[in-house]
Amino acid sequence: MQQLDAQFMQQALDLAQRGAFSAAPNPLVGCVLVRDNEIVGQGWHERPGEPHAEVYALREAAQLARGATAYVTLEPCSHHGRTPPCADALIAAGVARVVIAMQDPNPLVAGEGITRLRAAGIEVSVGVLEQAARKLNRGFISRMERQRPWLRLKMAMSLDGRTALANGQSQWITGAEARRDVHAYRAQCGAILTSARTVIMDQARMTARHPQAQRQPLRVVLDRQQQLRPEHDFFAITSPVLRVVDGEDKVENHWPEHVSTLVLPATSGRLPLRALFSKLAELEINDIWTECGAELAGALVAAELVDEWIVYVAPKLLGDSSRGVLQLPVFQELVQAPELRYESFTQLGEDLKICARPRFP
Ligand code: AOF
Ligand code: ZN
Repeated sequence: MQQLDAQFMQQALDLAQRGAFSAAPNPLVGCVLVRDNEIVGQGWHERPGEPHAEVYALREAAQLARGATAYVTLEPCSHHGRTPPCADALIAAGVARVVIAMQDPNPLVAGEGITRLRAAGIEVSVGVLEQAARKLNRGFISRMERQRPWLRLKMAMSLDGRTALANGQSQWITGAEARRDVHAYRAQCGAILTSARTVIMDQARMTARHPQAQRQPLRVVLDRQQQLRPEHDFFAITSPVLRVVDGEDKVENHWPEHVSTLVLPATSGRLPLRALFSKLAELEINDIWTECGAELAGALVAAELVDEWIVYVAPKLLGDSSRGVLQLPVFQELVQAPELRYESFTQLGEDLKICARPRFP
């Protein structure tokens, strides 16, 4: 039974993944209904306001749901949100057993769905493929449990750890497949974080250009010194922008409607990143994707705000006179150097993609 449970839960996880470009700020959730070892209904959550995974699976199974086992990647909800409670729908359909990968970290649910199912006499198992389920919803879990989004820092570099020539020339260090991968992250995140300097130096627009993109992320640009003007190409694209500055505009600017401004007083010349992230969590941002220069990247690492590194390594050598990717304080002892652990390696065309996490979370 355990092996079968894992197998059906894996199918539910695969279904959940189908919402990757549309479900935020809701979590990715998949559900399969199984009777006599056969799938009789399946569903996934596609976008906020639309039915939850369980509802689609129950609709497909119709009468066959009675006595079936439901595999759900997240605890069925017990609250009236944009949609009615899934726990009640499963009870009403006469499901006999519910297998859940993980409890819902949303304080509105947080175990209440499980309690309700058990109270109705349904057998409930929790924790099947839990690690994979938690990985799938890192951003949602982070927002619910830490009141801050999950932050991924992108770095693209040569094999010798450089990102641009001394003269600043940097575009196309990595190949087409790596760039496509970057656009997939952009299209799935809630916000892209960057700095005014990167926007100006790279002429970056920070939009998601990916065939599966369904919407544009919020573009958050740190502009403490107010270097950006409304005329800049970055603002010509009308997807929402949040400018973060440390005081009222010094010169009068007419910002277009899609640009909003957040004033956060800086301390010792730095914008308060933690305060910014709480604000972004309040705006229901689950995942932040960061593309920036060595200074902001270093500040994020030093402040222990990076949850995941996505590193693209090109088989090129740029040499010591080229620019590095991270500005960190000068360390006197090796023990001061932040330590990571690798989570995965993938080859993307000619490049290598490494995903890493802090060693001591
Ligand atoms: C489930 N199945 O497929 C999803 C769940 O506003 P609502 O009604 O869409 O509720 C959103 C919340 O419901 C979300 O924050 C999370 O706690 C839960 N998501 N629950 O049973 C699903 N997407
Ligand atoms: Zn639900």
